[in-house]
Amino acid sequence: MAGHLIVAIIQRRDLDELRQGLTQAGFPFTHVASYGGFLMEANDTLFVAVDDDGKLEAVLGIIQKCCHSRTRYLSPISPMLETGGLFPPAPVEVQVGGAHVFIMPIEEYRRIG
Ligand code: 2BA
Repeated sequence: MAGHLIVAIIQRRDLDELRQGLTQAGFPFTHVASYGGFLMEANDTLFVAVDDDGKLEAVLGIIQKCCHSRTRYLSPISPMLETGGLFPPAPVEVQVGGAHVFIMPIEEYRRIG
């Protein structure tokens, strides 16, 4: 199999919709539960291998439809609070998602056994 391996890191809230979308369109995938290194929150990583460019675009379209961008508010640890200050710092706004997608050419694929 030539083709591409798609690695998609998604938010947990989008997992059911994406799983359903890929299954209904007939794409096999592997799902790995993962964690984001910055927020240390659970997210999910899906691996999908496809053997032609049409399928690659189809999978990317499903990911785009199912994975949504969301605003999160983080409370940074304030040096003032650590030293007994009164006012907590304002929450910081971050945009999370839709999906981080890495597309890699497959050099070789073997199914062994
Ligand atoms: P986290 O690393 O937990 O990041 C969650 C969100 O926190 C990010 O959303 C971004 O809005 C913010 N963020 C991350 N690092 C930051 C920093 N150094 N300073 C300020 N804000 C920061 P997304 O960008 O949508 O990332 C969602 C998840 O996707 C990440 O979770 C991570 O698991 C994965 N990811 C993102 N970029 C990646 C990359 N280049 N390589 C591997 N995984 C990546």
